[in-house]
Amino acid sequence: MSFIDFSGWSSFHETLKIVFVLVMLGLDLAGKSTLLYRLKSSRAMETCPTVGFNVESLRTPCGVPFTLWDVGGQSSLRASWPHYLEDTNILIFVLDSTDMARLPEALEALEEALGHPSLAGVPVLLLANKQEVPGAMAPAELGQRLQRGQLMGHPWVLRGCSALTGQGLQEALGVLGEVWDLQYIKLSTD
Ligand SMILES: Nc1nc2c(ncn2[C@@H]2O[C@H](COP(=O)(O)OP(=O)(O)OP(=O)(O)O)[C@@H](O)[C@H]2O)c(=O)[nH]1
Ligand SMILES: [Mg+2]
Repeated sequence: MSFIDFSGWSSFHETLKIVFVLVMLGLDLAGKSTLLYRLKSSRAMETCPTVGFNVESLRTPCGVPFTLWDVGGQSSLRASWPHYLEDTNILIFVLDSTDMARLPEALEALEEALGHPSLAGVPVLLLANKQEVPGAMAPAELGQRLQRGQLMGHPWVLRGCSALTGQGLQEALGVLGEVWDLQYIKLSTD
């Protein structure tokens, strides 16, 4: 996938009143809410486990508007994930790079979510969070452990980041440009 320059897209999206819908899933403690509020306020905020969801209106660095849904990831809440998936333009799945023990559970949850009909063909941004922690699994290592089953039917990218320090988040938003473009192509050819 080539990197796409989005500098001209802000007014384009404004004119067409397109606001992309991004849904962020992942196990509890993965760092989804920390990430949401880091993107919203540019600082690390204290969070508590999300029961239900949080939602914010955001813009990429070049001004493309999007709505980001952050859905609680505790096991008892995962049955509700499908309710949030309708009209999703891009799925963000957050992995805790320090939690090797629960990686199989996280990948299983990802597979299950991707099996939902609303997500057919939807681009996926996988975020390997908590990269600033010494000993955290590198994105390349996580990539090797991914089951490619359901991902096969999706354009996807994997990036490392730290919601705590902000490291890699701007780059991740840049990557959104790539998956965005694919989604636009999908929308425009429907
Ligand atoms: N070291 C480190 N800790 C992080 C990072 N991101 C989040 N955390 C911590 O991980 C814990 C859980 O973060 P949350 O953002 O609440 O996790 P969540 O994915 O929203 O969890 P649920 O709402 O239960 O689904 C908190 O103690 C955060 O401070 C990170 O990048 N690095
Ligand atoms: Mg949360």
